[in-house]
Amino acid sequence: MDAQILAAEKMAQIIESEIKSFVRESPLNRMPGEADTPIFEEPLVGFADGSDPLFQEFKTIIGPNHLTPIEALVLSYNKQPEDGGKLVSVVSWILPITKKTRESNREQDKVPAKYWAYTKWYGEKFNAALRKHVVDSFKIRGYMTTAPASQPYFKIQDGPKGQFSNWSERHVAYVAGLGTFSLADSFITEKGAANRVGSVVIDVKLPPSPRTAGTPYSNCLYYVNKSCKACIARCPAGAITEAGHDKVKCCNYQDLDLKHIKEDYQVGSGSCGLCQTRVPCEFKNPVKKK
Ligand code: B12
Ligand code: SF4
Ligand code: SF4
Repeated sequence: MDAQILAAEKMAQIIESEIKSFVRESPLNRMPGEADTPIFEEPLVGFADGSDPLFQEFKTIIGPNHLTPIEALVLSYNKQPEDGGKLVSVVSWILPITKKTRESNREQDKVPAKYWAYTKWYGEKFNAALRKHVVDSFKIRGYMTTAPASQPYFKIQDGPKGQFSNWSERHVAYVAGLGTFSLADSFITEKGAANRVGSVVIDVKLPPSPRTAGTPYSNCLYYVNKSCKACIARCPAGAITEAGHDKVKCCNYQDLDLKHIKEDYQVGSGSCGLCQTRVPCEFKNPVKKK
């Protein structure tokens, strides 16, 4: 094997192990006031080639403003695309939500459990800290690097079919071979759909993770054989049907019907996630035989 490939593989291993250590050891990955209760379990880590043609396709699938990794990188440094170089990779991770939190949400029918609401609010703060940690560790090594979702240019827009962003963490994770979409719209990984997602772009060639899913929906039982549909019955807002996930209904349910949870749980954002718990795709890939 040539030295460059070996070096890239070694670097990918180091990055993966740094991400796992941070998740294991950071005091931010703890429920507030509970030093022994983590928010997330051991992450899954994948790598995408920044010039994968899917990133261009996302401009049609998601919207023309969705950034390619090279665009995200040069925007962060106020440079032109031609200054970005071609060897760009994306590190993507999945933060699986703990059993304790999932079990507490399984018992709910209308309102998320406190631990779930905490996972959205404090868990996303931890996810932001992890993005910063990965960016800082690349910067120290002299690379150009950025976490697009933490940049001032990151935007969430309203469209006719609901909200969408200019850096969709799940689409990035799909390119990095970490899972697929589903009837509920959740991203189903080998550790299920109850998770949060993050990513960082870097100007170095890392070995891309294999994308083994046959289609963008291969991990969902409904798309495999029209079975399951457990998420339809699980959604208190009627936002999931055989036609898919109605983002406007979902968003309104969280923002309006569940408005009170911000005060009840003392958090700064709404949440729900009932469709990601007490369903066959909660903590595993339901399509995988064993
Ligand atoms: C806007 C937003 C919302 C909106 C809209 C959600 C949506 N589906 O887009 C609302 C308010 C409804 C929402 C709700 C929730 N959200 Co939200 N949200 C986001 C945000 C900020 C941007 C999402 C985005 O840009 N979507 C882009 C659109 C286009 O995606 P889409 O419509 O799902 O894409 C479809 C098509 O592209 C299609 N497709 C068609 N052709 C092709 C071809 C290819 C090749 C591919 C790959 C796909 C594809 O596949 C997709 C599924 O149908 C992300 C954070 C981020 N920066 O990514 C979090 C994020 C998606 N949310 C998350 C979570 C956890 C939630 C909630 C559970 C709330 C909570 N925490 O309690 C619910 C779950 C709703 C659900 N059933 O999925 C997680 C996802 C975890 C997961 N396993 O899926 C994210 C990634 C946040 C994070 N950092 O972890 N969210
Ligand atoms: S509950 Fe079943 S149908 Fe719904 S997303 Fe999960 S696997 Fe697919
Ligand atoms: S997050 Fe809640 S409202 Fe939205 S689709 Fe899932 S169960 Fe329905």
